[in-house]
Amino acid sequence: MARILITSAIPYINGIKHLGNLVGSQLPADLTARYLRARGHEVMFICATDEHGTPAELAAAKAGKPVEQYCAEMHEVQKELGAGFRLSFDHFGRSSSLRNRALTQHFAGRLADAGLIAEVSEKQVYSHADARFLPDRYIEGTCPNCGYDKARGDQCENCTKQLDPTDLINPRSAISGSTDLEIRETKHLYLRQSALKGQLRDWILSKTKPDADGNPAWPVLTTSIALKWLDDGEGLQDRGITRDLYWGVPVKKGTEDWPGMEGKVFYVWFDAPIEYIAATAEWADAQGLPDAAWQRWWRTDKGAADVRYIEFMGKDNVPFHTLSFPATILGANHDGAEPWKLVDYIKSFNYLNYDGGQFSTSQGRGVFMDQALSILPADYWRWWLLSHAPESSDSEFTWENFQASVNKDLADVLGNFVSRITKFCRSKFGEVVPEGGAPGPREAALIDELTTRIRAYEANMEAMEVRKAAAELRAIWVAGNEYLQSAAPWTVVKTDPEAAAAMVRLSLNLTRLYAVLSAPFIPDAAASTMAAMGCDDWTWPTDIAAALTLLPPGHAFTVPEVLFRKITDEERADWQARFSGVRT
Ligand code: B3M
Ligand code: ZN
Repeated sequence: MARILITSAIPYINGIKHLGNLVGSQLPADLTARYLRARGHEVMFICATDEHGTPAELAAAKAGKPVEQYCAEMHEVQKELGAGFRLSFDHFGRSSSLRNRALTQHFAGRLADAGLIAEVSEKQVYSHADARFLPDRYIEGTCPNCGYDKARGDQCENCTKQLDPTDLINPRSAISGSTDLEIRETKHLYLRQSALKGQLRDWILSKTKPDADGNPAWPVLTTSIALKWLDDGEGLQDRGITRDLYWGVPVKKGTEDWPGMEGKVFYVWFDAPIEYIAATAEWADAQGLPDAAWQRWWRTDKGAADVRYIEFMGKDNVPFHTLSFPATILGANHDGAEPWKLVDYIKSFNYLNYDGGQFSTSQGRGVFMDQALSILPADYWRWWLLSHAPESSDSEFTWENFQASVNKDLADVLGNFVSRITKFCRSKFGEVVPEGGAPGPREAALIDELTTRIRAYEANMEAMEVRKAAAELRAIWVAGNEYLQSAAPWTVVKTDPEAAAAMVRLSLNLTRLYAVLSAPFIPDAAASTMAAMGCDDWTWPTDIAAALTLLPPGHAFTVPEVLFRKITDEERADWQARFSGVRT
């Protein structure tokens, strides 16, 4: 048994996330957390809302609410939707928590002690039309690196390069569109990431191959993005970590005031990853546990030395997690007094596209989490999204593909198997596992195939190869169907009821085994299947033959409700039309 810390990138507070956001971090993180718990590991699964910064201020203004109230309400909305998708967080925190405030100020103090913070008198973009300083992401212009004309002042979403607003060519206000911008002088704090460049490069290079402990290399997507902008152009830039905003963590050096920084807050990307730690502290607080309870996940001198820490995120978040946040973690331990846990594995994702274009929050394009749950239960979405996760390249959601996958994989294969065997048993033997007969060569062959496939499924889940794991699970379902089809107990029962009983007994046990194996992907269907089998034994199978005799003759079960219904052509056409435009 191991101890595994899992974090998902924390979603911004300013609106409901779309399915592309969901499959890029929270959902695969949940899949992994559920699987590792099922294997008996001690898991801490953390997420939160990312509440600070301009996006929150502007969204609150648009909603006509004080930003504190807006964030509190949207946090509850996102928390509910996460629960609706069965995301099994141990804690879903808030980056505006007092825990995060204190930890962010603490880290800033440690970094200052290490000489890793510079006070810089800076020129900043001021918009006359908007009567305010414009934060980075509310300045748009042309990317100096790739020429994309809608690059934001913090990052170009086309080439992923981190930018400063003054790098943009032809800058304009993203709020008003005004080009009446002025550069004004103001003082800000900079994180001297460049001082850690060598250390960061060595660390990332060490992740391009398996390590001595047998940990796999990081996905190429992760290391290539990290190395690209570690070495691109002038290489790793120092980053401004303060802003002229109201809503954020007030700038302090630990618990002390920071002269010259009055009225300023930390940049949202400085405090957001620290919230991973803070949310674990919020978890301990909510459980009434002492600091030691969260520190054993985060401080290698306080019990976290044997923790394996895995992060999940979309590719646009990789630079902050491979460079900026590690710079904070490493810098805070300059004197060896505070060894914080550094990430062990970063699973990153490409983008999911929507019906020939991009999902877009700002343009309201695609299907959003609340809309998805309003038309179908979570498992339908979980299955499609995970089995089409954008791992090796971007992938695309189309309604045709969604309908085909649901109808085939979930209804025709898994659902059909469960319904067919339970109904057949009820009609011939009653609602109990039948006795008599013994398994023959056909059953032995099935057990062999299942054993091979289940071991492959485990290997893919451990490697976090999400699509491959889904494909293997589907093949495991198919194997059961094909067995049932060729064994044909409904024919055999006419001449050899004992032999038919053995087939049915095996198949009912396989139904229970499917619940165990499928639960990380489709937890609700797994739970109702398990309940119908009159069982609550979720033990992960090691010996497959033994696992398939767990429900003994005479064990009572019920025929479950239809697990998955088919999506009709009318529904598909209706949804396609309904979600073709822009969300209002
Ligand atoms: N909130 C971006 C996003 O939602 C950002 C992630 C922060 S992770 C510390 O994709
Ligand atoms: Zn670019």
